Amino acid sequence: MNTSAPLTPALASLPMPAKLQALNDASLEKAQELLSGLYEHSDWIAHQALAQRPFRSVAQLKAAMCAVLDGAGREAQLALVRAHPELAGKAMLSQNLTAESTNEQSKAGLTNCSAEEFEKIQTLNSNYNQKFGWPFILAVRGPRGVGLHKKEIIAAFERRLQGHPDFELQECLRNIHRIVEIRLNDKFDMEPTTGHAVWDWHEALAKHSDPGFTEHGQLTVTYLTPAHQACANDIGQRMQSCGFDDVHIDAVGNVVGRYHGQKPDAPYLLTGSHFDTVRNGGKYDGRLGIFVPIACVDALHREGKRLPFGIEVIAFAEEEGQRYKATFLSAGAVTGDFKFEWLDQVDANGIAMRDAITSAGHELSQIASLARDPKKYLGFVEVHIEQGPVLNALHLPLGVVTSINASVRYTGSVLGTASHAGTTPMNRRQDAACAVAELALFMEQRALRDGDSVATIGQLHVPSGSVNVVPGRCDFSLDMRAPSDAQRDALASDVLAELNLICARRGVHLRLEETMRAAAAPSDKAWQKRWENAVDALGIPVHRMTSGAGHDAMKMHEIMPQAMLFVRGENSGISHNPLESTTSDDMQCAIDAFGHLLSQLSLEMT
Ligand code: HGY
Ligand code: MN
Ligand code: MN
Repeated sequence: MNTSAPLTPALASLPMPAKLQALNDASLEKAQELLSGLYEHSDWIAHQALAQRPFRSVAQLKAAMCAVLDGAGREAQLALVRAHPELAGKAMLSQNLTAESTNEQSKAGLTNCSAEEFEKIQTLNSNYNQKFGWPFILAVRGPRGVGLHKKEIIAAFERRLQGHPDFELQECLRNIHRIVEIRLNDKFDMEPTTGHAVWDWHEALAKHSDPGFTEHGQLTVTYLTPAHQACANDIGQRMQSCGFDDVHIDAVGNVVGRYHGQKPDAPYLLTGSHFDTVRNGGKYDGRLGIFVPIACVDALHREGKRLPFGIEVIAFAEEEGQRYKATFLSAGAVTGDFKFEWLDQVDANGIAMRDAITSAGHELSQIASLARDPKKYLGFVEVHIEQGPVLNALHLPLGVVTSINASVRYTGSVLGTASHAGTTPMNRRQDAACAVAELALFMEQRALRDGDSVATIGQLHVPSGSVNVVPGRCDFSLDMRAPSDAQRDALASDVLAELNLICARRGVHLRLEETMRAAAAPSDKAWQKRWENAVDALGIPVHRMTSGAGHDAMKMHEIMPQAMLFVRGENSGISHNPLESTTSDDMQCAIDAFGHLLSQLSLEMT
């Protein structure tokens, strides 16, 4: 990443791009001309959006065009999709692509496919067309705008060929809007420069991954492994290079960067998120909430600016609860709620947490001193990918979190009797796996009944199982969540009661341990409002939403006011999955929103 290139001054009140001003001022005819070629052979969309002039931002123009298409109905949407050329298709071969499509398909290398690649894409085109009746649409310039690799394009093609027609039509439209976004950047000479830089920071950090995963190109960074420590060092160096005054790694492995305020006794804004990942996870979960504030501090530092408050960014070392059962352990250390019995927990290789911490060079005796004094802080804000489909479906880059759902987790084992699969009659078994399977189906129905509860058995394992042995033991996990503590508790109570009934009926025994319980964390109203003001200032419709995922913010909620900003994910916002993806344009929106929040806070304090 070119750290010499100045990042977009995140604190300046967002400048009106000259070409957007020109669009606002132009005659209707001239304005229509300025927006021609955005939607393939379908200028009517941009033209109808012009009724919303004057636009406060390009984001507002994009939202207006999305709204026009959303309101145009299925036939018009289908016509738009069908106005697009196939990838590496006939129009490319006969050189009948529009200039924009030529640019896009050549940037993605589609104009020079190998015979095998070309053959593969033709087959996919034909199968896709046959199944859906329209061409496959993919924004081949990709989430960073520089072009996807052909193997990524073919993988996306194969994956989406399996989709449902209704979903796939919407996915084509979302890709068209992404194509238009990039074309608009080109037209308006706009580059999400800081967004690009932050996107690249994620790529650089993702090169560190735990053994057993990195060999397969998978991203897994669990607590205090060598990859985890390499990430911590990289984040620390990033903070150093972005002008933080004080950077250190604390006794539980958090990377802490402080950028001082104008006065030595200035209070601090606390922010950040986690950098550990789930197994075979995505690149942006947690990490975006570390890099966005770092980018804003970099902008302040480059401009030599100090605010009436300091900024403390914490890259939390452990949030996912993968290596050890304890979750939010590093935010717990910061809130003064580190449970020292966690130190005796052992990982899958029998390594105790205390040994992992000391062999990483940290002092156990320092952990207690990590607790922050809330009086020294204004509050906690966290930027995070949504990890869900809402913003993606609404064509919105940002959303404001109103509350984080309550959650509770268990790990357990059902103990039955291992016996011969061939000779044990079905009515004389104590099958541990069937007991857990029965619970899973009950849990699914029970959570569905609430409508907004979720219940998951993420781990289900027959240790030393054999194909011809009735499972004598089945280890499993439970993860249950709901918008309120009461609803969570009612769900958990019903599930555990059913589990006991199943075990009694099947004559098997149960071992169960609660491993995490987090209360619902409603956003602080004042901080939520600051996020709403920031999103609105960008010209983006303000969408309020709850968080189904847990975050460090719900731990910080225990000692200080907090609120979160969500960033849209591509691929329906999928997360905890290598398909997790966010565009550099959306990262730019988050950076600009964070900068606006800092400006609001500065104004309030002067
Ligand atoms: O599980 C969660 O909600 C978070 O990703 N740890
Ligand atoms: Mn996660
Ligand atoms: Mn997360």
